[in-house]
This record gives sequence, structure tokens and C-alpha cells, in this order.
Amino acid sequence: MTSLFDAFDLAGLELANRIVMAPLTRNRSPRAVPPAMTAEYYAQRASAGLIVTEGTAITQQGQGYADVPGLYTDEALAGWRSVTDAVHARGGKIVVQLWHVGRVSHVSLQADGRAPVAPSAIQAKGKTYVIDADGQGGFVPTSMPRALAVDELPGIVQDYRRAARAALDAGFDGVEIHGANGYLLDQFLRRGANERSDAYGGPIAHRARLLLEVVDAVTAETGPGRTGIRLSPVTPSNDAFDPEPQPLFEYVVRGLARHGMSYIHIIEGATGGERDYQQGQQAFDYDALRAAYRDAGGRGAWMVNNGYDLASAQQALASGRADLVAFGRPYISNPDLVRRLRDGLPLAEADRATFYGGGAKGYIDYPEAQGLVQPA
Ligand code: 8OZ
Repeated sequence: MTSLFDAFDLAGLELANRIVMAPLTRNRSPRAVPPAMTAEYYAQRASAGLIVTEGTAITQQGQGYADVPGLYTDEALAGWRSVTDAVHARGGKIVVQLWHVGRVSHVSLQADGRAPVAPSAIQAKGKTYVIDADGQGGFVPTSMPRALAVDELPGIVQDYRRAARAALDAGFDGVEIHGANGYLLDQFLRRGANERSDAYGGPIAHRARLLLEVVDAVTAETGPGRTGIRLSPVTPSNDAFDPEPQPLFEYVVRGLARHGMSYIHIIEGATGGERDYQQGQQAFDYDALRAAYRDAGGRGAWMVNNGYDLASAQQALASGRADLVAFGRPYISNPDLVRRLRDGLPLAEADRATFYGGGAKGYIDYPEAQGLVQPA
């Protein structure tokens, strides 16, 4: 029977196991540059079959929180080169998550204090995190965005493509497009944030257009099998809402099937919360989503995420509901998560106070498990 600890061929990339480190925002990259300790952080976690980095802004416009990393300066790319070298030296594999936050940003993070951009000028009910001139961090409401003009969209597609090229040049094994959690591409998908009446709003095919154009451009740049995508069909994160997620996301994955994706990464339920969270009238049918992708010819790996433990992850693989399982929060405090799961060692609890921002504490100081626990 398939196990989490079996190797996996991800479109030619040999993964040592089927455990994925999910993207985790840690806000430790001043000026969007990953510092030296970030290489240590990811290297400590290199026994994961695959690491997906924290969300990484493709442009300054795409940045929405203080001290998240980017892919848009030479200095940031040099920082990432240290990360990919360190992970590869430990035998790991790593892809970078390409992120544009859209309306989930604040004027103080944007060039010249400009408004963040969005499908429509609708403010997200939610907060972002900024650091003021005195170095004081705090949560503030997201700023009122401006609607993107239709002739600006090719430029955004191009920004994704350029970031994908830069990522490969920095040594990443591939990229993951962040299509989840209420950020730009998810904003275009959903009726709660998209009230456009042009070719990018209205019917499902229009709302999915930008995401599929981005996928087309990024896969053209990386070649087949080097681009994954993360989707969160029902999460309410960052004020994401759509009354009919099932047909919307089935349309999206059918479109993805044409693109030689390496994997489809699905957050089941509310991100970091209830797995059976529901938007719209019916419970979301994830089996139907996967079936729609396969029916349309999609051959990428199916990656699932949200609150899995050893037993539920093994069950997901054994039943064929997933090829890969991504673990988020456990990776903050268990750098050797693969070994702990394999050997039945206890998992360490993470310290919430150091999730976002700060230095080495709560970042690179979680130890590996000591010794083996003998079975009773
Ligand atoms: C937590 C805090 C800030 C951003 C996401 C990139 O939800 C994030 C994020 C998570 O995808």
C-alpha cells in the first residue's frame, strides 16, 4: 500500500517521500530579502519530500505584509540562491510560491503610497501587518484598492512570468502559483471581490481568465512539470467569498488540465481551520474536483492540505484521494517532521508568539527529536 514514506516521481523530480512542507509566512525578510538564517531554516527542513517556500512577492505591488520576501531585486534573488543551495546540499527539493496579494495590502507597503490593486474597488474586510518608521509592528485594516484597468493585466501576467524565470535562475526546482486564500488570483475568481463587466468578470470563464493566463505564461517559462498551483475552494481567508464554489473550481481545474502542471495543491476547508467549512449551499465535493481534473486529462500530482496527521494522511494516500500531503504548522516546530512521523516520535508544539516576525527565536531554534522512543 502507498505510504507517506515512499518516494514519488513529481514529473521527473525525485521526491524522497510524499510529505510536503506547506508554505508558511514568517515575516523575517526585511526589504523583501531573505536573510542568511532563512537558508538555515529551510535546510533544517530539507528531509521533506518537497518544500514549498512561504509566499514570495513577484513585485512590490504584489506585496501585502511587512518583511515578506520577494523575487524582484538582485539582493533578494541572491538570498534565495543561498536557500536553494543549502536545501540541495542536504538532498532536498524546493519550489517557491509566487504571490501577488492584490487588495490585501496597505498603502504604506506600496510604491509612493499608492492604492493596492484589485479586480474591483472593494475593500477586503481584514487586516494586514505593517511596521512603522519606528520599527513598531502592528495590524491595520487593508487599504481601499483601485480596480485594475484591463490593459494593465498583461503586465501582471508578465510579472508572474518574469518572477518564474528569476526563480529558476536562483536554483529553485520549480514554482507554485498562489491561487488561494483571497489574494489576487482568488479575488478575480470569486464574485465577492470581482464585480467587473469586461472579459475578466461576470461568468465563470471570465473570472478564471486571469488565473489561466498566468498559468499559461508561467508554464511556458518553466516548461512542463515545473509549475504547481495552490487553490482553496471554500476558505473565507481575507474576505474571500463565492456563493457557488463547486462549478467555479471544477472549471478552473479543467482549465489547468491543459497545462502540464506538476501538481494541484488543494486546501480543504478553511485555511488553518475547520476542514468541513462550507461556502454556498452544499458541502464542497473534493472527490468531484479531482475527478473533473482527471476527466479533462490532468496528470499532475494531487496534493492535499489542512490539518492532516499521520493517520489521516496515510488514509488519503491509501484511498487514492491524494498523491502528496502538505503539512504547515507542524513544520514550524518540527524540522525533522518526516522522521518523527515515521518513527512515532512526539511532535513539538509551536510558539504562536514567534510565528510572524522576529529573529532566530522560534525560527531556527526548534531542535530535532532526541533518540528513539521504544515501542511499548
Ligand atoms: C498567514 C499570514 C500572512 C499571509 C496565506 C500567504 O494565507 C498567506 C499568509 C498566511 O496564504
